[in-house]
Amino acid sequence: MGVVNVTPDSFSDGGRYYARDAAIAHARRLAEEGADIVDIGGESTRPGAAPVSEEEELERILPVLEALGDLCISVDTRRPAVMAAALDAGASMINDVQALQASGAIEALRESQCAVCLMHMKGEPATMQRDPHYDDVVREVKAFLQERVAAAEAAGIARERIVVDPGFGFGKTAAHNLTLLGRLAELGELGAPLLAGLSRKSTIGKLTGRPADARLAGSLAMALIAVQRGATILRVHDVKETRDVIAVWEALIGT
Ligand code: 7PJ
Repeated sequence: MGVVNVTPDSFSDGGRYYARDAAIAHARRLAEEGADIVDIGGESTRPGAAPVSEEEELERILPVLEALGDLCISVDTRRPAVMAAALDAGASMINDVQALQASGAIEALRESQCAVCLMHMKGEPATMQRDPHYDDVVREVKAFLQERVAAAEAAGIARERIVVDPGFGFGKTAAHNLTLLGRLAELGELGAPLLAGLSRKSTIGKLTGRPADARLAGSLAMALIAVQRGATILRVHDVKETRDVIAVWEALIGT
């Protein structure tokens, strides 16, 4: 899964059109590099990010989605109205960092055949990195995901449509993220495909001392470890390089 952020620096029309065209071109490039899914997001959920209105989020993602009808697109959103509009515009997957907890979210997906990623987050993006605490991070994340899978299934979303994700960095310290990565196989017991998003995240910065634009090697190491521990979907910025790492790993499976 390749990541495309549609987040214009400027709110002038110039900035918006530039961001739109750049996002479309970037999505195409990631698909050519081997992304099976392109994840488009119009709202930053990074720690401390400023909120975006629903109208603005729709204006950012819909034109991009409409230009990419031939690709398998996932839409990263927490808003039921954005989910519904994205599915109408041809999205194949909804990636919800709130695991369909918003009122109306399950209903927005139920009638479609889209896939959905249920992710764990502790707290809210604005404050989630302020001293998060767990007694056992793996057990708690697993119990949460199990409950969300059950809720989605009970509401009529077939199990085959559901992917789960521990939500690296979402209300977690570097130590929590490393524990989750080390024990990722335990989440495989949930019986749903596992998605891991570690690309360029601050835990890599903490381990390597590198800024976000110099975390490729660290990201590739994280991706390989995640795959070895059962992840089947990797949410990454660097598709070509991650594909190469996976090609090497796959050549060794069964040898
Ligand atoms: C994730 C995400 C992730 C899923 C972001 C960033 C922060 N969606 N959206 N999993 N991370 N499912 O890319 O640094 O880990 S935004």
